[in-house]
Amino acid sequence: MMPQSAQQNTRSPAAQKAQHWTVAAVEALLATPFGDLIFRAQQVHRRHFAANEVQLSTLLSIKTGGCPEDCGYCPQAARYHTGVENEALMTVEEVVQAAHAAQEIGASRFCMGAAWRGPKQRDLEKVTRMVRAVKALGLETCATLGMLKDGQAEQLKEAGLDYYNHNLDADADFYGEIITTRGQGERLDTLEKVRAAGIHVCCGGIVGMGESRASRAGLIAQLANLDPYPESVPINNLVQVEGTPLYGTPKLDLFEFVRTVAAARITMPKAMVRLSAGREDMSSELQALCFLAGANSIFYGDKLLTTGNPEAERDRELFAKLGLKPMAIARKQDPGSRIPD
Ligand code: SAM
Ligand code: DTB
Ligand code: SF4
Repeated sequence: MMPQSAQQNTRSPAAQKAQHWTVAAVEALLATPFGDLIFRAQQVHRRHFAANEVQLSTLLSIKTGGCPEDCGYCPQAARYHTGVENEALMTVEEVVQAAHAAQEIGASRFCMGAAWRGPKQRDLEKVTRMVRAVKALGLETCATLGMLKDGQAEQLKEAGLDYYNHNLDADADFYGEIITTRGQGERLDTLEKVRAAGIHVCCGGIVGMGESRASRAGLIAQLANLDPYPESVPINNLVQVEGTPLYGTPKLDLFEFVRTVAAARITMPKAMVRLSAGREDMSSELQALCFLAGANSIFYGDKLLTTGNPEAERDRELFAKLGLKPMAIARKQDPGSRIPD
């Protein structure tokens, strides 16, 4: 059965705008019989997107390692001994070269990630040069640089940044068990700055960190209740890296991962839902289930930031088997309203 808050309602558009996904309603979605859940996710997906198109984003770590934060999943936190070295910020030329290579293999968006708590002004200026140069190639641009101070989002926007990735990562109650050096409220502040500067928001989270189903429902509800909800929603399955506190966490049941993707699709109908970290360990069949559940974006190219991702060739073979096509540069996305569908 459809949860109460997700049922079609007959209220005025203004009242609909205020509609809210309760944690209980998302939990009810997650508990739906698998076939019914996939069917519903497909219905929502096909209403808003070409059913067989998948958007391809390539990641590049422009500043690797040495991060002062304590995110319990992250191989780039200086305090954990993971073997990731602290490297300097890349040059603009190196970044453009990598972006060009990503474009050549078919990516439409290029995402630059930095292992910072947040960018210093001098570094931000260099990143704006990277954004300008990548944009000039004709790619969509995305950056994930940590927390932003007043005025920094505007500088990125002015340089041509299309998306800023900043994840909630975990639901508000579980968050404190994973990260203590940055509150979730600080993340919400950065997201507001990004929105106010007119940059599209890419915001999602990680599952498989030992959270409960209620906690996964809480994360999805929190994302869906952002007003407007994010244009891009990365759903990461924890990549367990030796040396991080979360290494050795019992693995999430993979049907539960698919259910989480479906819940993101149903609660955020117009968002690009990205099947993100963790794909390297997923079978073709599992990924196909994620696409059926409404995922319509992936990270493409053999590396995420510091860990592996499937080879581009393997993804092309999977796309050929499933009849999927890479999405061209996305049409201008409406910011998502909170209307369930
Ligand atoms: N330092 C910036 C920040 O934290 O906002 C940007 C880079 S950070 C690596 C971006 C995101 O990558 C994190 O918010 C987290 O969701 C994801 N991530 C990092 N390590 C991961 C892992 N081991 N498994 C899954 N996702 C991970
Ligand atoms: C996101 O949600 N996932 C990406 C991207 N945004 C920046 C990062 C995944 C990182 C996985 C671990 C690593 O490769 O270091
Ligand atoms: Fe630093 Fe980002 Fe890793 Fe957290 S997720 S430790 S902020 S690089």
